[in-house]
Amino acid sequence: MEECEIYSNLKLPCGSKIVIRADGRNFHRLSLDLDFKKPYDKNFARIMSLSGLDIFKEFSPRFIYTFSDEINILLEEIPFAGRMEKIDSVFAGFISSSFTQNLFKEYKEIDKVSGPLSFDSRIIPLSTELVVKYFQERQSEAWRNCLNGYAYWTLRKDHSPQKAVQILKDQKSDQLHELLFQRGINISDVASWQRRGMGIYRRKVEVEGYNPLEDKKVVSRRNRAYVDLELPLFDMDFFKILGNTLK
Ligand SMILES: Nc1nc2c(ncn2[C@@H]2O[C@H](COP(=O)(O)OP(=O)(O)OP(=O)(O)O)[C@@H](O)[C@H]2O)c(=O)[nH]1
Ligand SMILES: [Mg+2]
Repeated sequence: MEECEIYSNLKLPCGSKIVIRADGRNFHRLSLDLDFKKPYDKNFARIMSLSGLDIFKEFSPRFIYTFSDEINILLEEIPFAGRMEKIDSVFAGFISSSFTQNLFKEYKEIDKVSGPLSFDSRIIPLSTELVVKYFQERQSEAWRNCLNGYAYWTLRKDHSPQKAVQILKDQKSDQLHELLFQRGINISDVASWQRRGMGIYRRKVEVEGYNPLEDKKVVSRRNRAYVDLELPLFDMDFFKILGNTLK
């Protein structure tokens, strides 16, 4: 029956970089089951970042970017000989399993979760220039999500879900700013990870150790996976510094 496995030889073009974007399936349900804080739940964001760290350890990507229930993984070295079905299915499975493990560690009322959790996954091959554009677009989406989320949940204090959606419909960005400002929220002041998302990448950090031969403390600089909660707006410089490979 091997001849029926018609997609199993589908391969990515040689030499391209790829982003794998995974998204939690039906996480609206999960947010209700576990009564996530609105519009942002710090614990949930932490679990997404812990899963990002698990991916980092396992697959050594160049960069991970996450907000809401999505996670973007930039790989410069393509695993599994570029076999698309293998990459997509392994990543979706790995993230679903890592997220579930981390959720169990962090939440006490886990029995409230309706059923098994999963992530979908897609592969996006990108040229170097498009890598920057891709992440800029995802970051704009994070920002839209932030603005709409705050506006919606602020309106919900006084209105039904239908009415809140109706008021928000067709509102421009500056009108949403104003709407929030009048209700005491300066959206530019909310935490950076909510406005710009979170990044995970290798960064040099100082590590204290001990040299037994000289019997003294030594400080060395090591590359460590780092969760950045204060990302800048993405530009070419950010990605150059990240790897010195994306010139
Ligand atoms: N309350 C709360 N909900 C969140 C948070 N982050 C994500 N969510 C929920 O997760 C959903 C993510 O959006 P989508 O991916 O479009 O929705 P989904 O329900 O996962 O649907 P599919 O991805 O299409 O399966 C949001 O609509 C919220 O309901 C959070 O910090 N707090
Ligand atoms: Mg989702």
